[in-house]
Amino acid sequence: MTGRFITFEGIEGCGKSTQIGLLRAFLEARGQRVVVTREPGGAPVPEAIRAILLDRAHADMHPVAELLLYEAARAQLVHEVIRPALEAGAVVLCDRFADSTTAYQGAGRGLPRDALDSLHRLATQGVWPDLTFLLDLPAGAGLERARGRGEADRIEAESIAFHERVRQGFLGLAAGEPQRIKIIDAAQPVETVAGAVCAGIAALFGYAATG
Ligand code: T5A
Repeated sequence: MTGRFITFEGIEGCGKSTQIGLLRAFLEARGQRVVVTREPGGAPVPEAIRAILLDRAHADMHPVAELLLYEAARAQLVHEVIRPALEAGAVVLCDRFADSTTAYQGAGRGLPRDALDSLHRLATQGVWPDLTFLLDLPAGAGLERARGRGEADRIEAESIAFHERVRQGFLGLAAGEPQRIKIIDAAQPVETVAGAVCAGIAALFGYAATG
């Protein structure tokens, strides 16, 4: 595959969507074809699964059912959007990917890592990020930002302790894969975070980070 696959990860409200919009403009200004997508979602079947996952009416969803729905959405998104875009040479910017499952359903819900890794292999079909930005923020600060937008969805409505476990899960993943996963302090102003993102991809694309 000739394209590049870049993912953004972190707890709720850490600023992924904001930074993806800025990075898209940065890359397009340099002549890159960019495809932006998100998880769960990004195509009709994954968007339908997203609605089920985030609906607060489904408060009693079993953690294994939740896990399988996230992986089902991922399998379809990889098949329908991510792999074709990468094969066509595009830069794919994805708001969350398999690391979110390891953090939320693994560290957050307590599901076993070996099961998660097997399902990731099945769902991702060999597609894996070249580079991942982990926008790190204390759980309370992220939830405050996210909840500023209105009523919390099913996952946002989980306890601070759950979201702090998720944060620690992400940090543990980054510690184990420092080459792929770059940690950025997301409590900094938007422009400072964007500067760190651009610096992070400069090496990958071989051009200056400013602009
Ligand atoms: N999930 C997902 C799982 O449990 N397992 C999985 O496998 C996957 C893939 C998805 C939910 O599903 C869970 C995780 C999630 O709970 P979602 O609606 O996509 O749901 O939720 P998020 O991905 O968390 O998206 P958010 O929109 O909540 O957060 P973002 O995109 O990180 O944040 P953003 O950019 O929208 O910013 C939030 C607010 O903060 C401000 C913005 O202006 C905005 O108001 N902001 C800043 N403020 C101050 N300083 C900065 N640096 C700021 N950056 C942004």
